[in-house]
Amino acid sequence: MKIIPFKTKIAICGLGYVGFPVALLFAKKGFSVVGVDVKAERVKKINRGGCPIEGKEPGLKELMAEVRQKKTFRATTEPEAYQEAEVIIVAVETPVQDDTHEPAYTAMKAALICIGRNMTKDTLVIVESTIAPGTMAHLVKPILEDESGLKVNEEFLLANCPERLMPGHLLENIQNYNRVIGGMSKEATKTAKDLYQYIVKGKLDETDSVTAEIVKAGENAYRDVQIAFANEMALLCEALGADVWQVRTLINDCKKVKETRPEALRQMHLPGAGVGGHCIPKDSWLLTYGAKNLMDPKIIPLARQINDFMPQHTFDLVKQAFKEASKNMVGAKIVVLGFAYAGNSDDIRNTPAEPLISYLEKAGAKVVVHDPYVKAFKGSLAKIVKGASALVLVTDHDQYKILSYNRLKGLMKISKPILVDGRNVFDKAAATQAGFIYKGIGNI
Ligand code: SAJ
Repeated sequence: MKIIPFKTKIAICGLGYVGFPVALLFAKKGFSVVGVDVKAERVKKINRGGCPIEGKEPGLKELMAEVRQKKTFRATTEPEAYQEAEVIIVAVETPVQDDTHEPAYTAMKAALICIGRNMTKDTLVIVESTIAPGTMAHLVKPILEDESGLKVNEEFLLANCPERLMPGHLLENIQNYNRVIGGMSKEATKTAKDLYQYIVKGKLDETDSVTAEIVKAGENAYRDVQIAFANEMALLCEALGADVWQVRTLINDCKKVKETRPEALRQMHLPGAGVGGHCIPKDSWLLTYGAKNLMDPKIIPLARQINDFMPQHTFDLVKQAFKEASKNMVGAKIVVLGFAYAGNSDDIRNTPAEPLISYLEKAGAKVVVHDPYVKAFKGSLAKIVKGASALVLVTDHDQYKILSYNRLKGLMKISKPILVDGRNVFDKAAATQAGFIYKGIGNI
């Protein structure tokens, strides 16, 4: 198949934070793009010129206006739209279940059935969603072949080109990040590469579909393991009465001045109150699910366990501080600073603040949450801090980095105020000097 702008018709399955910007970028290049989504409200909003994505996305509004002018993009709920497409890109969510940590693939299966029933011969189907290794071969391919009656590699092409997107940077990521192009055949890889070179300036790394599945889940599992090492070092430093932040600085400085071998460098990550977000906590489970019953992973699940323990550990530091202050947590007002999963973000998916708050409430504390980015928790910090026995920082929003210890103490109006620092935002010596009982992750 030849990919030609103004000629090749593209369908995007799923108009969320992955599919919507991809649809616009191809439409901007002159491709005729139809977006298919099951949410009628979302389709209506898009066709009225609205944006289905929350939060600030630099350049998105302008791109929407430009594409609206060109009239090269429309949205629909009708799967018949796949019949006119020569390329179909699947960008639906692939969450893992809380209890089993296994992907349910509910949205993916439904999407593939619709696509299979409507796709035509010689279509190139691309999966951008993050999936467990083996999903292309054992789920995507069979559903598409069964529903369409077509044979992969002979009568249609299939590839896995995983997205590498972060909310807040979608257009920048799609256009500038490198991309793995994992075809189920060399022709699929080549054709998908021909397609993406119209919207991706980054490197297009050609490989097979299993490798692409492993790389995407693996690159985030790798980060999760790095963070878990930092968290375990924090626990070790607490036990030994050391400051993990000084240890980290010195470890990361261990490289020789003119070290040229990257593998000889150290880049110890940041210990913290926990690991949230829509991908890091999930992708490790997708990776190990793909190898289920084939091998017995140790480090990756253990890293998940360590990182998921950090909200509990933050709660333990609060308990320790109350004990030191000879105070009772029952009925005490505790302010949680930050609810978003990452600093200066409004994204709350899998936030470590959630388990921490439930531990505090179960212990009888009266918890008040503050977060300058999350609608439900905005408000005057000065008012919220009034009369609080403890402040517990979970998210390193910039606003918290400029707080004055004396002003906080004055507002809390309590003897031995407590400050628990989940992201090394505060200075232990200065906080102690101002009269706080300070407990920081890795520095108590
Ligand atoms: N975190 C730590 N210690 C660290 C780094 C992060 O505790 O050293 C915590 C954060 O507080 C947050 C969670 O981990 O709660 C995830 O943080 P993140 O910086 O990994 O942010 P994400 O979830 O947005 O990860 C994305 C990923 N990008 C894609 O999947 C395309 C990840 O691969 C990127 O490395 C990461 O952004 C990035 O570089 O910021």
